[in-house]
Parts: sequence; C-alpha cells; structure tokens
Amino acid sequence: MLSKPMQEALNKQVQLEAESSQAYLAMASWAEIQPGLDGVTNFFYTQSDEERVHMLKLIRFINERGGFAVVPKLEQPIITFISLKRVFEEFLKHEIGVSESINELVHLSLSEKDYATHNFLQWYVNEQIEEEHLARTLNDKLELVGEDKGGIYLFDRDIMLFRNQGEKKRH
Ligand code: OFO
Repeated sequence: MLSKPMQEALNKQVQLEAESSQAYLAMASWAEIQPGLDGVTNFFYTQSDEERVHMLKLIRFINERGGFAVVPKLEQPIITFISLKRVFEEFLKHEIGVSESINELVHLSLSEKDYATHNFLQWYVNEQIEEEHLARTLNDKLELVGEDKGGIYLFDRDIMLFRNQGEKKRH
C-alpha cells in the first residue's frame, strides 16, 4: 500500500510526464510547419508518445498499489520557438527537470521505506540517464552545425538514427 506522501509525489510525476508529452507534441507541431524538418517532427511525435507511455506506467502502478492515480489538468505548453536550437535547449532543460523530480521520488521512497516503489523507479532512473544523454548529444551537434544549412539538413536526416541508437542500448 502506498503512503499518502508517496501517492501524492507519484501523482505529481504523472502530471510531469503528461506535461512532457504535451510539450513535445507542441515541438512536433511547430517543427512540422517549418520547411524540411521531417526528421525533427518525427522525433518529437515519437518522444511525445513515449512520455505518454511513462505516464501510463505510473498510473497503472499507483492504482495497482492501492492508491488512486489522478488524471491531471494540463497547462498549454510553449507552442512557438525562435529557432531549432531553442527547441532543443528547451528539450534538454525539460529532461533535466524530470531527472531531478525522479531523484526526489527515489529519495522519498527510501525515507518511506517503500522498497517496491524504489524498485519500480529504477526504470525511470535509467530512462532519464539515456534521455538526458540524448538531449545533450543533440544540443552539441546543433552547436557544431551553427547556421549551416547543410549541417541542419544532415541533423534532420539523422536524428532518428541517434535516437534509435540510444534505444538499442537501453533494451
Ligand atoms: Fe519521461 O522520460 Fe523524459 O521526460
């Protein structure tokens, strides 16, 4: 059975994962109306779906452990960006925030002596290592490319490859 503080903290994480899904959906939609960013568009639609899966996993876990998972109300995310670089900076910032939140949850699970939740959260800990790494790698690549159109073309062409390489390592 989940303690009240643990249940509340997990529900906050449900909200954060839902917000991540919305934020990446907005990035996908923005990218889709820019010329030539098919790869980036695909990348963020996929990220958005993945965040929804993270949210669902939490919802199922909370309910399974005798809690009540609350489906959250969501704010509108950022919907327009001044540049592609800005999108990826936001992406990294967001992932760092999620990692911090997961760390807090792990800390709470230990102080509540809730080892089942602690065990469950390890999957998120590993996921965040990969996601942060991916976000940093993509930011580094964009930094190298600068304003070079050819470089942006290649970045867009290869972005799903970078993502899938990370996925393979994880599974
Ligand atoms: Fe939910 O994995 Fe990133 O945010």
